[in-house]
Amino acid sequence: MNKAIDPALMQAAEATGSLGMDAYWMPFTANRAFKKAPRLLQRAEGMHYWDTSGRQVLDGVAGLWCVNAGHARTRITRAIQEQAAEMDFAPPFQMGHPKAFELAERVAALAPAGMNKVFFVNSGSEAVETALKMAIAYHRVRGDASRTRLIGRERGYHGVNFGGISVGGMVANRKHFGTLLGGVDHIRHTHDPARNAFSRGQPAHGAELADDLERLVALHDASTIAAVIVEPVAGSTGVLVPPQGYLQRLREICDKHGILLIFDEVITGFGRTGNPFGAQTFGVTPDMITCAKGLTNGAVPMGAVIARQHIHDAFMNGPEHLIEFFHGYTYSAHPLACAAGLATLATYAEDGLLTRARSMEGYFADAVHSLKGEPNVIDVRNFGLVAGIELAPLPGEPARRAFGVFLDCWQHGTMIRTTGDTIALSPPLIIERHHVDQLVDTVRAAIRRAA
Ligand code: PXG
Ligand code: PLP
Repeated sequence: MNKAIDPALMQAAEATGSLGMDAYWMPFTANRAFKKAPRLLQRAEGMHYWDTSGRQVLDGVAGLWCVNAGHARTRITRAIQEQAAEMDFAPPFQMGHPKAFELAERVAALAPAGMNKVFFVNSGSEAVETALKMAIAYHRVRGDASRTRLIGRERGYHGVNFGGISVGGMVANRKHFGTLLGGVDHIRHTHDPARNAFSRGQPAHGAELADDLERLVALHDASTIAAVIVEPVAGSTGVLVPPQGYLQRLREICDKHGILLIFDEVITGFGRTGNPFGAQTFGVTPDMITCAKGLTNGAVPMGAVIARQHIHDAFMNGPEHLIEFFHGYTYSAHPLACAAGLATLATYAEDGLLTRARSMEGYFADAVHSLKGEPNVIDVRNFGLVAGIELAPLPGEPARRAFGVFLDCWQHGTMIRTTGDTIALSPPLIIERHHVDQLVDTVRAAIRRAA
């Protein structure tokens, strides 16, 4: 391999066996720019990736918010290998396999008390679709069939399928795709830099924004509303931490009106906030949790909906030989995913990773908040082991400055993520202090060069 001279393109040619990068239409990627200057990963272990030229890169985002135990954990790798050899696939409809039941028990044991029914899917997007359908069907099987309306939140991200983009609140993810689902509305987002910029942890102001749900109840009437879905901490839209008291208030309003509350914990699940789920960190129990990513440490695609007992039980009526919930995926509870999930949860338990964010949070917060005062840094937000650093956009060119920082960090051996003009950091939960230093120092230098 030619390591010295030739940059990205030559490496890509070697890595892909030719210059052929045409066929792959890449997701959520600037395809043309990427193919002119590819960034190709080849290997991963612990806190690091190595690219196709053998260069080591610090992983500042746990892959894509999912590799919470760090890369290439032997126990997980071995479990997947052994499962593939023993049984590759088992149909999930009218059939089962032991690991699916075991994993469901273990996930339920981690969830808030009373949330003990687990429905497996293959991604966060599928978890969201499943939860939304479950919510509407739940009301119907209870004889409350007028409750069909779904409420999301501005700036929410709930994956990319039609239900998820309909309740979601990211304009770019919605505007190209027609009329979306009907009967959807949105409450206001909680981002309020005028009052809350540079908050450490939960911002002080904005609990009253939950009252926006009362506005929608007044408009549509509670009898038409099935569920509200929010991320406890919004990730993809730039790390928006809920104001103190906000989630409690949302829970109270949902209870008052018989509306189901769904927490989308695809990012906040599995230790990101210092507990297995954000629900526990914030002390608010929803009716359903959607999760994915960290469930299998990113090693095999898998997601899940965790529901309260009474939601499940509402379906368990009618003749016992009939299917109760007409929903499921070919790859629900796939044996490789279940094996990966079991090994992942065992790894989290063994290494204390689901609470490790608590002990690292202070150091991490100090480090990211030290970026205050750097050029164009207009806000720093943090919670658990996730942080958002917001930059002032280049005039007339939103997202460009942050993307420049992303490229600069990559060139300097660190992988971060940007959304709009916000840099998002969400490292593997195994991160040590010297990694935090390296991560934040690299970001700082890149921000200075971008000034
Ligand atoms: N809900 C939430 C809250 C998410 O963060 C999904 C649903 C969808 O999960 P899948 O597995 O279908 O991708 C997510 C995923 C980003 C970024 O901008 C974040 C996600 C996905 C892609 C990019 O950092 N989160
Ligand atoms: N499309 C067709 C034609 C199918 O037969 C199926 C599943 O049987 C699907 C889509 C759904 O695929 P999945 O169950 O993997 O989501």
